[in-house]
Amino acid sequence: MTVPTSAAAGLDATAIRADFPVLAERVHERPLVYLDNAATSQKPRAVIDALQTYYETYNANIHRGLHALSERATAEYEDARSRVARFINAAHSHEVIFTRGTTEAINLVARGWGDESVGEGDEILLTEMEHHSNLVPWQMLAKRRGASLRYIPMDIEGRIDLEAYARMFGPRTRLVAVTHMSNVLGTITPAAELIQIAHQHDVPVLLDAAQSIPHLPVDVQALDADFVAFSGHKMLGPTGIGVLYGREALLDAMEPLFGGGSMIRVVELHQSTWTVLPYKLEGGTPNIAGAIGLGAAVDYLQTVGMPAVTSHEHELTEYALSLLSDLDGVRLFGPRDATDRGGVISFYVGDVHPHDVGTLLDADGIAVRAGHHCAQPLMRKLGVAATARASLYLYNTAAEVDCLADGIARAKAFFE
Ligand code: C6P
Repeated sequence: MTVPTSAAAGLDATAIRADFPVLAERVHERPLVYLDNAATSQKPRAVIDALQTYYETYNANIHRGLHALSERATAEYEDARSRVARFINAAHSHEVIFTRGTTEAINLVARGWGDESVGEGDEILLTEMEHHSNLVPWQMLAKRRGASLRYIPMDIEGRIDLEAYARMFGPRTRLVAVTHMSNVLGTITPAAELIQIAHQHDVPVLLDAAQSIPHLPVDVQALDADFVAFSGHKMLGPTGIGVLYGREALLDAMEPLFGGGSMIRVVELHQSTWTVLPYKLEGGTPNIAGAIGLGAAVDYLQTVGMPAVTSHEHELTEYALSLLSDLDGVRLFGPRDATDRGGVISFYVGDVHPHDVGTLLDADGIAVRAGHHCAQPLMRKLGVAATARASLYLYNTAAEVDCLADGIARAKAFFE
């Protein structure tokens, strides 16, 4: 296996690393090796600066004041929305609804769309590898409305059986809600095919893109997507900001989740009417700084180029899979072939508890996650209570993958 340099990918990881102040930190007197990007990514200076500039020079509430600061804050907030819309190629910027993150975006659909469109006896199709955020809101909706959840057959590596999926549609199928990339297995689901088949039955699809949009070029129009949910903090942006993309007609028909300021047209004592998109679905003062920071994150990713990000991570993933599969007693989860997967690598080291693996790696300055990764049904399917998980991003290097492999070998030896 040749050690990747990513020169072919057109990405200079060394130059990129210089943009991320935290990557220069030392942890337990070792250089930080940050491999917990599926949990949250680090932030480039451009995003940190955008937040600081907002708070230092034009902090104000938006869509309210007539004063200069409020006008600037409003313009920057709306500009961030337009940049996000361009990033995912939405047809209209009002199809981008700012939320707190993926979880809120999915709950918004489950309430605002689901309560209107799903009734007794109806069915929602999911997979067994969903994050709890794309599972629990549908369980809650099913309970409220007397509907049921059905699970699309998939193998242990998260590969969906498309023929079996196509056969699941019937007159009661109301929605398909699937992950675009598993946060445990790294598997990329065939979103275009899943959507095309669902549309043959007039069924909309919600894509949980929390793990895909930070790492892959995603074009919502090319996918013909209906709803797409993602989080800013996993794509170089701040925490507390995320997006629900929705097709205009679907968002228009939705009821708001939050009643309050900004989302109304006329308020009377006993009733109110709603204003237009996107404001109808953004009640209350939004996370202004967060949206502006997300706009800066999207600019950063676009400057690097999403195809370059994807191929850099692909090279590193191939390299990591080859190194780790050579280690005796290490069990890898997810597809062994890096073609249809992203850089989320879950593993088990002999009989060592994943939390112990995580703790020993941390002592070497290597940050990974260990646990059920908010995917308990998937853990049951895999026959484990937890896994250790390393997850890559554009600033990671082959040398860091070497550190991970060495660290795992040391952790294994420690328990022998
Ligand atoms: N997964 C992980 O370490 P929020 O918390 O709303 O930003 O994102 C929720 C979420 C939804 N779907 C998928 C596929 C996800 O991976 C996540 C977040 C993190 O895997 C934290 S549990």
